[in-house]
This record gives sequence, C-alpha cells and structure tokens, in this order.
Amino acid sequence: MDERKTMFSGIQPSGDLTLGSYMGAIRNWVDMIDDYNAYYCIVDMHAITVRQVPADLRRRTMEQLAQYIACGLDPHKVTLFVQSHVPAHAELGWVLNCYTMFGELSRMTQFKDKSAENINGGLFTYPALMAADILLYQPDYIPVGSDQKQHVELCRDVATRFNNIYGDVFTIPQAYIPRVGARIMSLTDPTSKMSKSDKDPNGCVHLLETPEEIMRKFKRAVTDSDTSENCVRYDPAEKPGVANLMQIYSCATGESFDEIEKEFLGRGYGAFKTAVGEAVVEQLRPIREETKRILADKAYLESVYRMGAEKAAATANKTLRKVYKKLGFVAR
Ligand code: ATP
Ligand code: LTN
Repeated sequence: MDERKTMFSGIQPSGDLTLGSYMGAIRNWVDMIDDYNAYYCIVDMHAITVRQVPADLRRRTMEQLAQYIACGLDPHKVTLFVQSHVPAHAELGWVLNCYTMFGELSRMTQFKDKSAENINGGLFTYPALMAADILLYQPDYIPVGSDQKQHVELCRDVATRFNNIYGDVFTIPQAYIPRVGARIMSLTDPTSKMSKSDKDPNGCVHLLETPEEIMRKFKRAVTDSDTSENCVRYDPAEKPGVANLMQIYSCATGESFDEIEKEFLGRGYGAFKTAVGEAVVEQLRPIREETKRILADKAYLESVYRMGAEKAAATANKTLRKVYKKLGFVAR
C-alpha cells in the first residue's frame, strides 16, 4: 500500500510553457517526485475555453508532454496524462457544475481577466471542471503558482459542500504555493504576471527559447524607474523589476536574497541582468535539449500518455462511481 500523500496539478496547452509556469509550478513537481504519489495533467479541455487552432493545440499538447518529461518528471514515477483521454473529468465536471454557485463563479478574477471577448459558458464554469480534475484523484496538495489560489479555494468550498450533503466523498485539498517564484512578473512590465498569452513577447521567457533570445530579453528587462540608484536590493514595493529578477535568480541558483545583495554589491544592474540571464540559460539548456530529443520519438510519447491515461482513469473512475452512487444514479 502506498503511504505517500497525493499531488495533482495541471497546465493548459494554450501556449508555449513559460519560465513563470516552471518556477511557480513544475519546479516543485520535480523536487517532490519521490515523496508523493503524483498526477500531472495537460488540461486540453480547459484550453478550448479560449479559441484554439486545432493543429497548434495538438502540437503543443505533445510538446508540453515532452517538456514535462524533460524537466525531470519520470513517467514511471508520476502519472502524466492528457485530460481529454480520461472522460471522468468531463463527467464529474458536469456534476460539480450543479454544486457550484453562480455568485462564486462570478467572483473568479481569472474569468474577469479573460472575458474581454468570446465570453462562453465554458470560460465561466471553468473552475467547476478544475475542481473535478482535482477531486477525482483525492489529492492532499495542489502545487500551483499564486494566481491559482482562488480556484483551489473554490474547489475546497465545493468539495466541502458536497461532503456536507453526502458524507465523506472527497479529500479536501490544499494549494501548495512556493515561497519564492509563486508569481514571476513580466520582464517588461513588473506589475503584470509573466504569462504565455502576454501580447509583448519581450516580457515572457519560454522554456524552449534559444540562449541568445533569453539573454536579449534579460538584458533589456525593466529594473527600476530610478536607475540612478543602480543597486541590487530586495524592495518589491519600490523596485518591483529588481525584486522580480531577484526572485528569478534565487529560483535558478538557490541563493537567498541576502546572498544575492552581497554578490552584486557595487556591481550595478547591467552585471546583475547578465548574471540572471546566464543562470536561466543554464537552467533551461538541458530542458530544451532533452525536449528536442524526446519530441523526435513520437511512439515513446504515445506510450507515455497511454500508460498515464490508464493509470489516471483507474483512480478517477473509482471516485466517479462513488459520486454517482451517492447522487442516486442507477448503476449501469
Ligand atoms: P495563460 O496566459 O494561458 O493564462 P499562464 O501563462 O498564466 O497561461 P498557466 O498555464 O495558466 O500559465 O499556468 C500553469 C501553472 O503555472 C499554474 O500553476 C500557474 O499558477 C503557474 N504560473 C503561471 N504563470 C506563472 C507566473 N508568472 N509565476 C508563477 N507561476 C505561474
Ligand atoms: N486553472 C489552471 C489550470 C488547471 C489546473 C487544474 C491547475 C486546470 N485544472 C487542476 C491545478 C489543478 C490554470 O489556468 N493555470
């Protein structure tokens, strides 16, 4: 019997993976690989809440799987799978829609941010599907960046509501948010989150970018409006750009903010930005090279997602059967 606690998380294949997703989420998934029974999903059904080009969605799903593995997620240690391959997600998603309140969904900031155009029902009810993703696996922790905290809180509320009516059906999960790197900001606008759908390509670093591109972006990263000080010091309120670069450097090297301040004492922003760029290049280099190698072997990737879907479905179907029984659905 596996005594380890369970983890679940997912990322949408809605764009190329970014340094933000790596530092806020994937890095933790990898660090905890031996200590938890973990499920990591590519949530393609969530991605279609925003219009996608089918060929791009297919390509990015495969690339994302290759990147998961290249980052260090050994498919024999954790379950890697594609959401649409496990129908229980859609099935429990519907059920939980009926236990999630209109008012709760209206308060979700991600919905408000993304609802400028194409405000479809899926975009609105997305957190109910996310709750289903999570609750199917009865996980203890959900390792995500801080932007997902609100969705995990809603998942906890829905699970508690369901348990209060039907008894102990769901484990109540907790968000697992890193101390450093929980919210990496755009390199060109340190007041907004680094995101794969950012319109400014210079604000965002992708895991598969070349060293030259990465260095160029870090060299032109915004530091602080008062460049006369030119001093590397952690002050998120006054110097958000510098604080963001310090977060990134700390994630890449393991150094504390104190150590970083000492290392760059009297050396100015130019030297610091170059050092951050170089540290990120070195962190991403093996991931990029390994991704390329894995992507060339389509049969291997197919075997990984098939094995993952089978393992995930075994757990998910058990929870779904329990839920259907509690609801009063007649067994098939
Ligand atoms: P989109 O632009 O499509 O909303 P995104 O770039 O914000 O996407 P997601 O796919 O939504 O990224 O996020 C994947 C995971 O990475 C989530 O756990 C999320 O919290 C985390 N994450 C995303 N961006 C960042 C960031 N800038 N800093 C830290 N964590 C992040
Ligand atoms: N909402 C998340 C993606 C996501 C997710 C999940 C994360 C969908 N289902 C389950 C953790 C657990 C996002 O937009 N990043």
